[in-house]
Amino acid sequence: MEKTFLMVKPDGVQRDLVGDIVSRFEKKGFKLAGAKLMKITEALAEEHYAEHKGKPFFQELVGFITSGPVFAMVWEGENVIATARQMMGKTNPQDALPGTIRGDFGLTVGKNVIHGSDSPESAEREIGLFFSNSELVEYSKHSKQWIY
Ligand code: DAT
Ligand code: MG
Repeated sequence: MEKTFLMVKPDGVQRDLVGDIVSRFEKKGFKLAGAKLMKITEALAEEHYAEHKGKPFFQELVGFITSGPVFAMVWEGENVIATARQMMGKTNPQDALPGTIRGDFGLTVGKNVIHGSDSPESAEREIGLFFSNSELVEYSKHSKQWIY
């Protein structure tokens, strides 16, 4: 089954949005495969956001993501990478539709509450950056037969 990496950013943790955000993915039918509250080091931030190195907002981005704890998660399910991106909404919360996480909770692109992998390649890379194999849990859920 497909897996993706999602992360409540420091603004979402400080604003007590972790529970609501976890709940949305649970209710949708996805399965939690791993989760942890952590502080990101500058080195990990720079590697995670390597594709944005050189862009004008890179330093601000690294500063923000290392400014407080994040809630890192791996979620599993059919088409979870693309579906989670839809549930997050557009990068700039002012363009994100109501009903999406960024549309409901954000106002500025610099503090847009959540990160999510944007492709199978980035999902694999980001899961590997943030989680060891032993931190990912394999189990079956009794509700599976009511979702698939
Ligand atoms: P996304 O997080 O939707 O995948 P992205 O990968 O293009 O978006 O950018 C990563 C993060 O960088 C994004 O969540 C917020 C920040 N960011 C993107 N564009 C920005 C900009 N023009 N000004 C400030 N921050 C920006
Ligand atoms: Mg991105």
